[in-house]
Amino acid sequence: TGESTASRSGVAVKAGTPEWEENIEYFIKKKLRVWCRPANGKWELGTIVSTSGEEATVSILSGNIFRVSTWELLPANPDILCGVDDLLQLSYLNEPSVIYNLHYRFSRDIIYSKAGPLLIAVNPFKKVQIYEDNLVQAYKQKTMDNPHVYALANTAYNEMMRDEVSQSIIISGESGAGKTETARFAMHYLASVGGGSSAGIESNVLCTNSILEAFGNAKTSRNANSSRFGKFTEIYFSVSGKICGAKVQTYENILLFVQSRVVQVTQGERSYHIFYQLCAGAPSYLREKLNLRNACEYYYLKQSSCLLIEGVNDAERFRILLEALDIVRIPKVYQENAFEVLAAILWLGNISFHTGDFENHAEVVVDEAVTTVARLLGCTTEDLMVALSTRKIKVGKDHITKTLTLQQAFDVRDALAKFLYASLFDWVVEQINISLEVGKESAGRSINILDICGFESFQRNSFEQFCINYANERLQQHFHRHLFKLEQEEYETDGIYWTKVDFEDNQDCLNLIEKRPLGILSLLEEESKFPKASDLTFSNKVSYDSTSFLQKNRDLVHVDSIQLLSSCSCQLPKLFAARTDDHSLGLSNPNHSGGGLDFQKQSVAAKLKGQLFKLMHQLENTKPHFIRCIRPNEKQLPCHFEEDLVLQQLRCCGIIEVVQISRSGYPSRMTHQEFAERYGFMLFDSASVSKDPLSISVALLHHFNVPPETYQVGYMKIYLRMGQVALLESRRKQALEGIIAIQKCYRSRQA
Ligand code: AOV
Ligand code: MG
Repeated sequence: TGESTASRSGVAVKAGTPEWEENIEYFIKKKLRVWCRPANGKWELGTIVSTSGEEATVSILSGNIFRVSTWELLPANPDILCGVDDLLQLSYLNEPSVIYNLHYRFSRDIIYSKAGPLLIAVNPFKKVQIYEDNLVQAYKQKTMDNPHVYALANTAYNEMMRDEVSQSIIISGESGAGKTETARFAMHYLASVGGGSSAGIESNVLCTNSILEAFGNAKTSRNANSSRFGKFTEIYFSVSGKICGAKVQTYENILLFVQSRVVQVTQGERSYHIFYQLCAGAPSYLREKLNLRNACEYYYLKQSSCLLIEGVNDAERFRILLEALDIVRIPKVYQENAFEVLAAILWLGNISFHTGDFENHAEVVVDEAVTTVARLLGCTTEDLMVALSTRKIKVGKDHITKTLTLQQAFDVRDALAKFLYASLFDWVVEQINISLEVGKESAGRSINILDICGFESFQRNSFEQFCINYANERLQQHFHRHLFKLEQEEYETDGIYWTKVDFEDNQDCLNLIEKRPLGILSLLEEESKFPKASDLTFSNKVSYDSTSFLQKNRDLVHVDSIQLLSSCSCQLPKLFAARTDDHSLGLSNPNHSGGGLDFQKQSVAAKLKGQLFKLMHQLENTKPHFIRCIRPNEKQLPCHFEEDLVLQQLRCCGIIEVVQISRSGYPSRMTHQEFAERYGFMLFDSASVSKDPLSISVALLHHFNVPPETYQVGYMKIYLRMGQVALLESRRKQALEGIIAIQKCYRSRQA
């Protein structure tokens, strides 16, 4: 019967399964709509005219008739389910139905949808009128509760207040999918509902975005405002729910160190926004002080012919940045120190070398570039020239000075520029954290927002992509663990009835990267330490372009450069150099950089792995809320929804499985104790009920006529289907209001 199809399709109906074959006849009789895929093309809506054996004749909406294999048929949902808010509501859960639903909503500017507990956000690539302040209020007061990042942030906030547990909003999606924008809206919402504290710290929290984006974002071929670092923002709240401080942690910023973007920009891309903003927007006194030119006069910036971003006014952005720096109370002196370092980096790129009297011995060309860098860093031109063209090496007990080749000199220059930038970035994050310091009124609970670099796959994928994608795999596993594994394990250990759903795990992929002794990370570590190793010996095992993987993983800067910085009279360079003291100075590979002493930190990949494990640990201790951002087209265009591209992204994160699990699962759960404590007071005649939480819980479920198919009682916890907690909560609210009314009445009578 039709009912059996509907109930059976409570889990996804798959093409070609016996369940579906049985029901095809019913679909013909009732002229119900189906999805059909003629000759492996796009899925189309139609009705079945007839079947013979494994073949069906289908009339599609355009009027065309197709003969397709019954394998290429799937049930479609009735019109009434067109564009539902939550994919969970679909009677038939299959890929064409899910895509159709998202596309239907997208073309009506409804960019958010739910997939059970997961919020899906499809990037509109245009302004949509769904973020106004009155909407913040509407979601806060729950007069609106359709899928929205505000609704999700509101849930996180309410659950933090109710359960006194920290929450995390975990945003994932590929590059350009809208993670950073979504994170910004979530923060905006939290600042609105948690604002109004005496310190007004919420505006500081919002300002951190403009500052960090100026220093850490850049235009790439996939996104004009691509985050080149991951960000974990913890927003702390007081007992009364007001923001009382925040903490920002950044990831992959260690990559800035090795990242070539500061010194090398691919065609059509840009370096970090801040350089262009400074060049375009610095007021004249600052231009003079820094000997600042236009962006097109700096080698590091002009090598890619792209200097402007369409629709972006760098000078205006600089003005906004200055405002943000003031709001965050970074002293003017510090701000100028930072600009000096930035200008020094730009001028470093203009320093050139020529071969001197001896063949292949680099000498610095004495010009405006080198004198300006020396002045901005606070050292003598001579010292700078020595540091850039020679290096000291130890021979027995003596130090001798060795001149560098041209190539080595350029490398030393670029390494210094990268070191300065990476140190500056860390310093900016520190300054922000000092200004956001969590106040004493903190109740120790926070809402954390995670926005990392999205998964990237280019024609050429290098070390940066490897690190970024590794981070994404880790996060995907957290998502898996949370939604699938923990879910199923918990049901099983708590002894409730449960049909297991199979899902694809990415553990194999993580093993490939992490597992000792043959994981990519271990191999990379090995090869990086091995003097004769080359990128080629490391290659073949990895589908990344391994050029300079090893060099990048070694992450070297000359000890001579560090010594130069420590002798500088300017504050920041000195500070940056001092920080390297806690790292060991090791002997570097003599085949690289001319041999000698190098400042060698823990390798980049090892550091990233450590950071990721720490992050996962932090996330484990919070209640997660997941947002999956979807990029609807490659060209960053509004109103373009490429179904194949979207489908690929939905498959990557197992959206259909998520819905399956949620539909047959119990998203809400409380221990017997918690359940009894929260709702027990509503059993007015509880005198007769025994005091153990289990009996109280069961009595409650009966008392409120909670339908038996919507809950299960486990050994430890009560499990509830979607929506049940909301019903209980509204009853509780009514009951509380009743009690308050009675108390008021009683008091007024006493008075
Ligand atoms: P990402 O953070 O996911 O990429 P962004 O958040 O920077 O992506 O989004 C890319 C661009 O898409 C933004 O600059 C906006 O133009 C547009 N966009 C995204 N979300 C919205 C929205 N809700 N409304 C309007 N426009 C939006 V990366 O950082 O590259 O992984 O590394
Ligand atoms: Mg981003």
